Amino acid sequence: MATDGMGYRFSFGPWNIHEGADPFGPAVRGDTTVVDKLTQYKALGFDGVQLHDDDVVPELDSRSSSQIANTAKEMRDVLDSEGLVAEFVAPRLWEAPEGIDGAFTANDPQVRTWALSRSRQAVDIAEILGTDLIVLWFAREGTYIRESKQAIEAHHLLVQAINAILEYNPSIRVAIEPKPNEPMDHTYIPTIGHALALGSRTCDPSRVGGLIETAHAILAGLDPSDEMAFALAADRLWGVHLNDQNGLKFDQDKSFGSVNLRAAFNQVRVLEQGGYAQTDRFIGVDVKAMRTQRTDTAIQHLVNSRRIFLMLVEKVRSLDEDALKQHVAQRDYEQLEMHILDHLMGSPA
Ligand code: XLS
Ligand code: MG
Repeated sequence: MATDGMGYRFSFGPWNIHEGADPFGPAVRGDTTVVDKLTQYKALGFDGVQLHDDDVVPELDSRSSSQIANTAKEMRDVLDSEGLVAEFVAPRLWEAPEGIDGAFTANDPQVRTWALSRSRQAVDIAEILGTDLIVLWFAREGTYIRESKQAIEAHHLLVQAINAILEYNPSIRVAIEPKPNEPMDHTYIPTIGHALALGSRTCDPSRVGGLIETAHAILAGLDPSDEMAFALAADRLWGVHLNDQNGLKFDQDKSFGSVNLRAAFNQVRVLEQGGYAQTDRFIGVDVKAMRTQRTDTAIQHLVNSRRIFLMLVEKVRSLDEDALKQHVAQRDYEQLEMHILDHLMGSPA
C-alpha cells in the first residue's frame, strides 16, 4: 500500500493501464478489464477513478436506458467494494463513427443531437456513480482544414452544448479540458483561457471550470503552472492531468516530471500556493507506459508519477522562502535561480 499522500488524493483513468499499441505497432501486452484494473488502484496509492462513459457502459450507443443504468449501478458497486470513488465521467464522443468530424460542432445536425443525448446519458451515469463532475475534452471539436466549419458558429454550438448539460441536471458541474490539437489539426478551445471564457458565456458560469493537462499546455507552447495559476486565481481548477511532454509532437503522456523537473516543481508549487490539497479535488495523472514495458511492470509509470509528485511536494514545503524573498527583493534572479536549482539537486548548503 502506497504511503501518505501528504494531504492529496490521486486518480487515474483505466486507459492509463494499457496494452501498448501505438500508431505504428500492435498491442504488446495483454489487455485486462476495467474491473481488473480497479483492483490495482489502492495498492498503487490511488483513490479516484477517471471514467469515460463507455468505460462504465461498453457499447453505450446500443444499450437501452435501463441497461445503462443497471450497468452503471454494477460499476458503482465495484467502486464501493474497492473503496474507490469516481472523480468524473467524460462522454467519449471521439471514438464513435458519429463523432468523426466532431460531435457538438459537427456539421451534421443529427450528429449534434447524438452528442447531446450521449452527454445527458453521461450525466445520468455520473449521478449513479456519485460524482457531480463531467469532463469535456473537445477532442474532435475542431478542423483538419479551417474552411470545413464555421468557427464563429462552432463556438456558439459549444456554449449551447454546455448549457444543455447544465440545464439537464442542476447539480452537475462541467470541467473543460483544453488541448490545442490532436487528433484534429487545430482544436477549438486550446487553452484554459479559452475554456473559462467559454464558460463565462454559459447559462451558469459558476458550474463551469477547467481541467488542465501538463502536456496539453506544453503543446500550446505555454507553461503548465501558469495555466494552473490562471484557473486557481478564479477558483476554477477542478482537476489536473499531470504528465510530461518532450517537445511539440504527438501527446506523449510521459510520467510526471520525467522531462522537465523544474516545470513539474512549479506545477506542484502553484498547486500548494493555491490550496489545492484543501479542496476535494484530485491530483489526476494521465500517463502511458512505454511500449517496451513488460506486462508486470506496466504500472510503474503510475507509481513513478505519484512518487515524483510527492517528492516535489516535499521540495516545495522545504524551500527556504526567506532566502527566495531576499533574492526577489534584490532583483537578483540569477542567484534566485541557483537557489532553486541547488534545492532541487540537493546541493550541499
Ligand atoms: C486526453 C484526455 C482524456 C480526458 C478524458 O488527453 O485527457 O483522457 O481526460 O476524456
Ligand atoms: Mg487527460
